[in-house]
Amino acid sequence: MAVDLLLGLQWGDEGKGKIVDVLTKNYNIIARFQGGPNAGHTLVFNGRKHVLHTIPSGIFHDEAINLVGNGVVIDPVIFKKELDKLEEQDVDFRKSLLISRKAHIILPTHRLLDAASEASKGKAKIGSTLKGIGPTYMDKTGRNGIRIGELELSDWKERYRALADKHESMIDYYDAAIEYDLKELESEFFEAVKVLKSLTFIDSEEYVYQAQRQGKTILAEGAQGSLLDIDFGTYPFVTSSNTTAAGACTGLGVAPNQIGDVFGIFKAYTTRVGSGPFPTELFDEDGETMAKVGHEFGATTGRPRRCGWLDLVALKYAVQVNGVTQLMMMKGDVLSGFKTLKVCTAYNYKGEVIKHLPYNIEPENVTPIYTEFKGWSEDLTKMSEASELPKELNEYIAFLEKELETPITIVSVGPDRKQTIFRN
Ligand code: 2SA
Ligand code: MG
Repeated sequence: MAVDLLLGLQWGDEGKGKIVDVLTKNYNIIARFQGGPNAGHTLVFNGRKHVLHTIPSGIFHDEAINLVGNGVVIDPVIFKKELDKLEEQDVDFRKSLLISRKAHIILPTHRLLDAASEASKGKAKIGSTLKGIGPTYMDKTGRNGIRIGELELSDWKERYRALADKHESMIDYYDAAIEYDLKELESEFFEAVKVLKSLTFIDSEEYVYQAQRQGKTILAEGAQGSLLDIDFGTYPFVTSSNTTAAGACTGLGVAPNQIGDVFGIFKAYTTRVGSGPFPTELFDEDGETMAKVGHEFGATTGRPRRCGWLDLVALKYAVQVNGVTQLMMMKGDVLSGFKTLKVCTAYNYKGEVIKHLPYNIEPENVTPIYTEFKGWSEDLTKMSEASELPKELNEYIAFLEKELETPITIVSVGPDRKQTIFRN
């Protein structure tokens, strides 16, 4: 069986967690392949909100196996907190949660390095979630990292000490006045490692391969969004992993010819948290309405998200780079009540009209060119059938499908599992 992918097409927070949760009943295995606890995947059901950071969004379904793949970076402390929350809700994760031996570990000093690096950048900071993501991937590619598999070896603490000591001297180098008590951080870390070690570590690429051979269905769950991809995103204001489709191959060990459907998730407008260019960003009442009605705050850090109109130039790029086969549009309900909706269909780039995403989308180079649409006033949140959707929304959807040359198969009309409209 081919492996299906589910990816965010914007700057993250498209609603991937919700859709994975909705689709899990169709899959035997849900697998995360990149990122780490910088992610905040929000699921709502039975009147409760659940936020996951490292654990795949299939965890609330008894029958699904949830795999944390080799491409993921794991902070044992945050992982333990996630487990504690699941335990409180009687979720039995002992059998259903598997971790790749090749996943890298976020050390307390990685988090400190993240903070020191950001502080040293001043206004040019990336707007990192400060979860140690960048420094951990740096150690991975620099071939200094510590992997989950090492926890099974007797001398891993010596390796830990050597790396943490090195990090401390690097923190000093930044001279960024970071205050910390490493002893305290370490005692919390080692406690959490003990809990982590009670879970099942596997050779995940072999597991995935055999599962495919046995006809098991697998959904790979992306984190962050395509425009935060280390190669294709708005560098340097990106995360440190490949968030696009190719990341699922390297982050799980799935061969490219084994990828099936690619589900691309996008919001009916655009949001971004952290620094970096955002051509369609709004600084007016419309942007404030989106933020307020859409509850646009970071699920991990609580930071307010920047809001703006849908950017079709950027979205097309993401559809292209990922090979999206089906689109899923989120938060259309947030746009109810806008008299006019705008979609950016081209950029004015240094005086020229272009329709592709150029190398540099800093505001001094790019001005969005908008196409306007009539809005709708109906409340979508109680709707459950495609036939109930207002005419204006259908026109908006039809336009996007035509421009993106890809069907929109799901329209989400609220955060709850139930507020999901299937269109085929
Ligand atoms: P990092 O922490 O080094 O990966 O940050 C680098 C950039 O990537 C952005 N980033 C995110 N953007 C949106 N959502 C993310 N997850 C959380 C959420 C974020 C939060 O679900 O809301 O709570 O603030 C996420 N993770 C990383 C980040 O903002 C930087 O621009
Ligand atoms: Mg999120």
